Amino acid sequence: MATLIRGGTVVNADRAFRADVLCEGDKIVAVGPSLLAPAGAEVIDAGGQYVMPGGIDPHTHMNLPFMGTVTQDDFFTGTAAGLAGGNTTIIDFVIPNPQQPLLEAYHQWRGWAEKAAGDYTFHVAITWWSDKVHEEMGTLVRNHGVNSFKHFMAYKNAIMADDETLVKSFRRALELGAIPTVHAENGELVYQLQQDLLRQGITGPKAHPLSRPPAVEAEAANRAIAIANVLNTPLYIVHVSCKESLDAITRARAAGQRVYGEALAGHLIVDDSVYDHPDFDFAAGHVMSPPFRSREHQKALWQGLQGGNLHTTATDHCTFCAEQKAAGRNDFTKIPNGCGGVEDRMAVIWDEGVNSGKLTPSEFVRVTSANAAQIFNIYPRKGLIAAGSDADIVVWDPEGSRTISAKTQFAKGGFNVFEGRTVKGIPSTTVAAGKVVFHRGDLRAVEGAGRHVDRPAFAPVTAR
Ligand code: URQ
Ligand code: ZN
Ligand code: ZN
Repeated sequence: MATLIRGGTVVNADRAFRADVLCEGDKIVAVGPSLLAPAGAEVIDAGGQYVMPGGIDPHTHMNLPFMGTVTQDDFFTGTAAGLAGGNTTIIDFVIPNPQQPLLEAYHQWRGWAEKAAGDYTFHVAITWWSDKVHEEMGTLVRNHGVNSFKHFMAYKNAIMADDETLVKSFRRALELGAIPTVHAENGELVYQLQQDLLRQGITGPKAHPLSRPPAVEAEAANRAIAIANVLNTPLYIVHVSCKESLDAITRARAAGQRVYGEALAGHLIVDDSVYDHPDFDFAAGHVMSPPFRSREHQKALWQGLQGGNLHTTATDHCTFCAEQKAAGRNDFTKIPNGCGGVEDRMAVIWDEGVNSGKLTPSEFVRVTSANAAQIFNIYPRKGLIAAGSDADIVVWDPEGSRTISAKTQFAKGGFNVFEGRTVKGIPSTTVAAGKVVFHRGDLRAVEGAGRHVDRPAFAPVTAR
């Protein structure tokens, strides 16, 4: 089965150039001018369009059991929605319950992911510590293609990692050639601020951002950076939402420390005025952590992407419907935290980033695909249009437009933080593993067609 993408401008992280792209099976086999279509090949006309590496969303939660419920999108609907938005790979999370063996949780998530329509791979969260956790981290790296371990510094009395766990796990990751990642919010401060607000009778969604101000995030970001510095480990901070955390990353990088930052499409576009909305469903629909911030933080995050102190964009796709969010109608701390975005990330980043001149098309590829592939060690298999790379490709129509709405999205949950936004620049065709899986609104996702992607360890280094 061959697919020829003809007449487009190929855009990689390093350059843009006119070329055709020929795919055979699940690989790109040729990139160059005037390629001939083999007999029976599917030919895609990419005239006037960009041909870019399929998006890699390094932060999703499909089928996540969380806060007493389970997300609306499973691995089929979530990855299928991503394909409709030009996203061809997700990096999701195995999140063991405290005391649950890591390998037991890992196999549980692998089972859930078998229905995926697009490729997937997993960060594994370290939510507790023991000699067995230490041992199983090694098994996961050596035998299961895991090269990143997540630490939630928030969510006290649930999955929060204390400093002992952070230090022991970061040290173990270094031994194994894996990268530690963190959700950086001080879980103790969040908990105490939540109790203060409830005691004052402030129970609505408006209390959510009040319990997690930027300083609460920045404390944890600085602490994780300090721990990584002392232990000489790299560090990846997920969903950097505020200027203060970005400044901590910028300082560390200026001092030569290997720290990477991730920005969510939501945090780049949406501000905290959403929590003032009188409608509970609207405000609760925006409850995620860290919360949406005031406008000066969006400006800082875009500068972070432009200046190379933020490296990837993600979504933290974690969808709950109105009925699930209503669990917190009388107590904001019970509103399941999470919003969607896997279907819209690339279009909103293009619309806000490229159309405004903040990002070039190549920088767009860098922050939506190539950097994630390089940081998590699946480049150039992913994140590049070149012979030998996976045939994961998005044909991007810079003149196309659509209005984002929960009413027309493929993702589940019935809510969209980008509701009503008309974007210019959209995927016209998505090719995944060499097959056309989306074309001009026609989603042809196939349950189970997605594959698990092993991510090799980095060369282990000795701790200083
Ligand atoms: O914290 C996360 O990343 C998960 C639990 C999704 N929810 C959220 O509010 N970000
Ligand atoms: Zn998080
Ligand atoms: Zn998350």
